[in-house]
Amino acid sequence: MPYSFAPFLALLISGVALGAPRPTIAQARTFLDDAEKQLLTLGVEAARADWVKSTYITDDTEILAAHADEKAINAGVVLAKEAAKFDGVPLPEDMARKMKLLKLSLTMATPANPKESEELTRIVAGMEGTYGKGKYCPQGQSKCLDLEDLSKIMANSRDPNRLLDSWRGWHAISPPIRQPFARFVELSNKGARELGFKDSGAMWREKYDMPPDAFAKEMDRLWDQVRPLYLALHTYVRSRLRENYGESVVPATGPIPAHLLGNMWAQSWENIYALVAPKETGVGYNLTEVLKSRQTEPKQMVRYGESFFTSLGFAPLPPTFWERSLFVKPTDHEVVCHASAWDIDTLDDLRIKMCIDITDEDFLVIHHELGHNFYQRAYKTQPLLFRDSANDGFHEAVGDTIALSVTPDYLVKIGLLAKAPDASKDIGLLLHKALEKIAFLPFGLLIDQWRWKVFSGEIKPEDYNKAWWELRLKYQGIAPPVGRTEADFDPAAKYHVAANVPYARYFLADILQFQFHRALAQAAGCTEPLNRCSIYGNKAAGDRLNAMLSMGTSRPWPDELQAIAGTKQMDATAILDYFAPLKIWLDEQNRGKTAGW
Ligand code: X8Z
Ligand code: ZN
Repeated sequence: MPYSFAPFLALLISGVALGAPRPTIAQARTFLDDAEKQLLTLGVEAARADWVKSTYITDDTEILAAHADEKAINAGVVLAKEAAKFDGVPLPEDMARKMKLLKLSLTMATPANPKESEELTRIVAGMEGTYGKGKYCPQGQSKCLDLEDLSKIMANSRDPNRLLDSWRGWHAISPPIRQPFARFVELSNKGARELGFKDSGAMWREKYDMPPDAFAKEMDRLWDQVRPLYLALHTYVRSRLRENYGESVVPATGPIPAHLLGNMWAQSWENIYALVAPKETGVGYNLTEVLKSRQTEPKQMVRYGESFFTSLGFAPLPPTFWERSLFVKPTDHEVVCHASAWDIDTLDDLRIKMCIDITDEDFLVIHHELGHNFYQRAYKTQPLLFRDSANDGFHEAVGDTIALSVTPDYLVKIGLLAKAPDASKDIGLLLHKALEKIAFLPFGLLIDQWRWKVFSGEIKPEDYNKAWWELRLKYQGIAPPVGRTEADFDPAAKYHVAANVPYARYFLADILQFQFHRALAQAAGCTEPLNRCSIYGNKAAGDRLNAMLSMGTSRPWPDELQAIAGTKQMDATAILDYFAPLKIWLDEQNRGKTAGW
């Protein structure tokens, strides 16, 4: 590293050193140019090491990646501290924004003590590795089950005992992460405090162009807007599950047991659609069956996604994307299967890493991942510090916005369906979407409610699991299917906790994608109900989207939201509009039933 932490820096951190001349704008420019060069070099090196580690988990790749990450993060920390010496210098707007981003760009701050910074990066690489290698080996069976196997059981089995067994099996991988996680909290808080933040959670909440407390309130406000719809969905699903599994398994008024919702974390429920589909209209069409019956290959699934983006006017993905991405789970070595999109050189070396399964769920996840890649490419001409999304919710929302345009009419257009179901099937389609998007909202909210409190010390290590289930109950109205104790560590059975990826972004994305979809549908001239609008092939919508994407993070997010949606406010009216007909239907179905838990 070309810069080593010097004692005199402490004097500079609080502003300008006594008696020292105020730095000039020219010095600030040189500092930012150098910072961008340094961060680019170290960032690319770290990205390559992380790619190899994630696609080939061994003790060695884990250590190499941890080293590269440590170098890059340490440099980021030093630069963030140095940036403070330009506080009070009247900088042009773009330079002032870069200084601010430099101070806020880290997800994790390493402490200045080299031993501690090494320990911290090793712990985080190790936790992700433990998660990635996690397996359940049922007694008396020769084959162990990984998360992909177990997720298939959660999605398809209707035998509560088998579901419970899989749920328990997966949740047994995370207790070994408890001790390292508690140490990680200590060390990453130490790093955040050295940068002047209260703790790591406060550092995360600072990133949203508004005071951190105002951001937490903003999340609550959005949740209050959508909560009645979630409650209606919860009440309806609980009663249908009760019809199916009986009263000994599903209570009439209490929380829903977490193993019955078609997903390991009960975070989205579309896999149980057939169990809860409207009795009068049936299930409509089944994209999984269509894709399977045509023997669609993983690569072809990705091609479908790419061709949506090119229909909007985006250039096709580069050949290296197809050569370097990981689409299929290897059989001879361990990988982190959790889907992700990569931008190795922040220019053209785009990739996805995903263990693709031929299902409707993965069809949509592919659009999600490609949304990241097309965003990355759209902002690549920005200076390095602006090569990011308006806020992290925007990054998560882009691909999902496109996926909202995967309507039956669209599937007919691309030849995957022979005929679109008529309007009588709309309630079924909306219910399917709600199981995906509305069920997700409280989950998207609670993960960081838990983590923020863990970082602040309000939740202590001895209460980690208890506090987790209190939040799951409070927001989602779900309960663990078997007794839990502090010998368990259920939060780390979720990827983003084990891998230290912030989660509020997905809650924001869930709201934002409907705002984007409504605005783009309007730009495309769609006058139908929002669930029937698809922007496929519409260049006007593509241009509107690209105008926002290509800004990167050069402007505060409210300005960028204005550019695409004509408003500076995140707002749940779009998601509520989209599901309005379903809400009426759910309220009818729920008449006479008690809502809540
Ligand atoms: O992690 C993801 C993406 C990668 S950014 C696959 N998602 C969250 C999750 O799986 O928990 C997308 C939706 C929420
Ligand atoms: Zn994502």
